[in-house]
Amino acid sequence: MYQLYAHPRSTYSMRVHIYLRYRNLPYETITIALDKLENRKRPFLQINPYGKVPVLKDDDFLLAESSAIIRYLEEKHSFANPFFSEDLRSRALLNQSINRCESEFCFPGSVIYFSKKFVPPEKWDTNRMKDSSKRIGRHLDILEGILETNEYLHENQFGFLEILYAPFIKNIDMMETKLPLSVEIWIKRVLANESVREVLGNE
Ligand SMILES: N[C@@H](CCC(=O)N[C@@H](CS)C(=O)NCC(=O)O)C(=O)O
Repeated sequence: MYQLYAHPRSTYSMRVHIYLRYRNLPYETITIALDKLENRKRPFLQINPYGKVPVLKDDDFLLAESSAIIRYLEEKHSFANPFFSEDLRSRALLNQSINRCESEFCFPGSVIYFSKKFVPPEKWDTNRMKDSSKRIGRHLDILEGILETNEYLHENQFGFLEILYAPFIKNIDMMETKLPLSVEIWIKRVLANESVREVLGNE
């Protein structure tokens, strides 16, 4: 059975929980106490030298990075509705969107999220936070262009991208950015997905 090193409040871990449930893959969770800095000590540093969760354990194989974990499982199992199509260009476009999700949305989103959740307001780097909000706004406008005519981001089906975005769009109000209408509707649609609700529902 797969084992997932994770933390209940870790947005990146939530992605993998959502995926494993969506694909009905049995697994057990091993909680790493980030609040007690268990991730910065051995033995966890031998599991991931960067000291971050999630990490997947598949027998003797260890894999970190949420997006790489989901991709590995997706390629390992043959699902009837695979996220990666046979078509080279379709796969390339999905990879492009995955990279943009990470760099243009989740990274600036994390700057704001972690400041607001864990740093006292008097210590906020407000310029950096404002710049992050702007970047997120630009990204959402670009997503709006897709979502005006599609229910989902890639090939109009719930998939890899929705799973990557889900834990982050749950906190979209924190980003202090204008929400384009179709993006707002898409967020509600994604958060209503059964596997997403199972994982994020009580957050
Ligand atoms: N790019 C990584 C990011 C993982 C990440 O930043 N995890 C956070 C929790 S959400 C973490 O473990 N932080 C602990 C630390 O940096 O000390 C992924 O996609 O898995």
